[in-house]
Amino acid sequence: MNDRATFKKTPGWLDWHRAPSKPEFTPPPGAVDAHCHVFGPGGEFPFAPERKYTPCDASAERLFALRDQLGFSRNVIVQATCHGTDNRALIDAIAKSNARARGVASVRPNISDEELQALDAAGIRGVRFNFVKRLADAPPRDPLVKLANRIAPLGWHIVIYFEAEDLPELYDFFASLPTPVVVDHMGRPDISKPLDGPEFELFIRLMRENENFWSKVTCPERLSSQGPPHYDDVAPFARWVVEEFPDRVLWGTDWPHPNLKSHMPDDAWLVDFIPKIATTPQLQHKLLVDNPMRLYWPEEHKGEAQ
Ligand code: 0GY
Repeated sequence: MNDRATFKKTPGWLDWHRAPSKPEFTPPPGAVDAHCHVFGPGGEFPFAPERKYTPCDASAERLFALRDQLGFSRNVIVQATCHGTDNRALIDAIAKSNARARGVASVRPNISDEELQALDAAGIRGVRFNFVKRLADAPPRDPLVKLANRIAPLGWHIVIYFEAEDLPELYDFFASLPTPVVVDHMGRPDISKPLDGPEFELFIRLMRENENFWSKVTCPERLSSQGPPHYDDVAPFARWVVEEFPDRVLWGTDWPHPNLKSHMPDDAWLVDFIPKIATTPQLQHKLLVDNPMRLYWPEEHKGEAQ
């Protein structure tokens, strides 16, 4: 049974903000929200049986309304674990976007070449490997390496999600991946630890030693101890990454903010965080326009405008 009543959201889960305000910061024309999700609606696109949480519905229409409200032009929609490897909700959202969205899918390692080509035609440009233990069972690595070698000729990249404490064990595997690799949320640093301590230094080393690595400077609302609305304690971590790797950073809202239980941000607060971490118009343009266009719409990318 996959009727709507089957899906009761996980207790404690907060719904996305119903009336986000207008940010004070105006993104440059053509800005891309490069990390966001769609969930369901469950009655139409059922959640995966193996999921670790059940979200509230979060439709493509609401995502595109938020894009316009925040002053953005495009979205990169990332498959979340609650939909497993069933990418139908994601593909449907891209199809409704009027060519203003592209996606990152989750796929079975034994997916056929024909299926990969169909995903490419539908606007998928990468696959996501999830190593966050509360979200997914640890994926076996050999099949992931084989899959990575199969997607490389498509010009796709890999998005990885993990927590900082697991990086020492995952480091060599990640460094062996053959495609561009995008790290979600700066590898989820524990920001109560020092900025220049060994944990964040290891993430910086990963970025320094592997020029195919990119980072999303996202999710202050998840990482902050200080909390909303300013998330100032996260800013030095993200600013370091933006300033040292200006051509390999992406930004996104993470709407509809899965698994947040303490507070739900007004998405405008997240946009107003951008000038704290990308402190010049040049850095902002790279973060919000040039970099995501190079990765997701390379056929339209005209080179650096600044
Ligand atoms: C995120 C964060 C989370 C969830 C997922 O795929 C997912 O389920 O990514 C999280 O709970 O930290 O990137 O949106």
